Amino acid sequence: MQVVQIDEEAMGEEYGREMCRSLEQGNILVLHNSPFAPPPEDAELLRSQKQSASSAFKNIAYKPHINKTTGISDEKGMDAEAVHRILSAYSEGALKFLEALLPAYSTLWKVDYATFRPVEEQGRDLPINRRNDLMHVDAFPTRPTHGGRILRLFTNIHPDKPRVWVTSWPFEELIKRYAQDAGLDEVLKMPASLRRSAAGFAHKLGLKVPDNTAYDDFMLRFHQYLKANQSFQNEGKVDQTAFPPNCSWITFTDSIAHAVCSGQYALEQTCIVPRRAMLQPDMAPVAKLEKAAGRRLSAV
Ligand SMILES: O=C(O)CCC(=O)C(=O)O
Ligand SMILES: [Fe+2]
Repeated sequence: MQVVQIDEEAMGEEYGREMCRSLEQGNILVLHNSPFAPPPEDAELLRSQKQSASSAFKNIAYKPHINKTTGISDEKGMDAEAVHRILSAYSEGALKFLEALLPAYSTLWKVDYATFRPVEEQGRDLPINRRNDLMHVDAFPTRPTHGGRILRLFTNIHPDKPRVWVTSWPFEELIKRYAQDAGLDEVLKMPASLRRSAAGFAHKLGLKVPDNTAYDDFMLRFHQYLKANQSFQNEGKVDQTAFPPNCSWITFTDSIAHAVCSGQYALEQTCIVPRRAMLQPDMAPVAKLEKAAGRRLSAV
């Protein structure tokens, strides 16, 4: 994994393709003095919101498609309107920047949530599969990607503390070491017809069950498996990167195993980039898993 500085002066079609390739190779793109970070008074206002560490919500999420913000605790001390306004402005600015930086993706991606992360991550008390301080690859239980990539742009809005990440080996190495143990064969044995009929049945009953592909099933398992694997957590740390205040960073969090070990107050925007938008499709986790499995894991 390399940390690559974004050169704003160079932005354009060709530079955009270079940045896409770098992301697909598993690097983190970094931008100091983020141009779309909230103005100081808004950042201060966000930081003054009181979200208890034990809140049922892990983050506060802005959902652009319905223009709603969820996860604001009922406890007093939150200005829901202000949080919504600042998060939606961040989402708009972040997406504009991503569109200008990565035009090859922007016509095809699906805009996902933007989040605010108000709680100190160090020593945060959460169940294992919700912890962010254990290295993992991202997979969303309620939003399968069907082989699409999870592109995330983070911004540290702490006034003086960095947000510190640790990252691990390349995805290929993770597969080699752990995919079988994590249950790749079991997922492959599960007939697609069973998965589809279960989803169809639940749909008839009015239940909202996501339409997972074998890829989504495996990635969810892998997420949990890696978090629970103590020897991976102990031995798999390869790099540590500190992102200073007002810094933004972009990466595909479905292929880089990552954890945040300390830091408080970050904003984040997610986009799901479909498989067909990849410049180097063979480098995508779905392609690497298909190679290991010897068959397709997603029809898209
Ligand atoms: O908040 C961060 O810095 C990263 C957290 C994370 O890994 C996640 O939300 O999946
Ligand atoms: Fe993550």
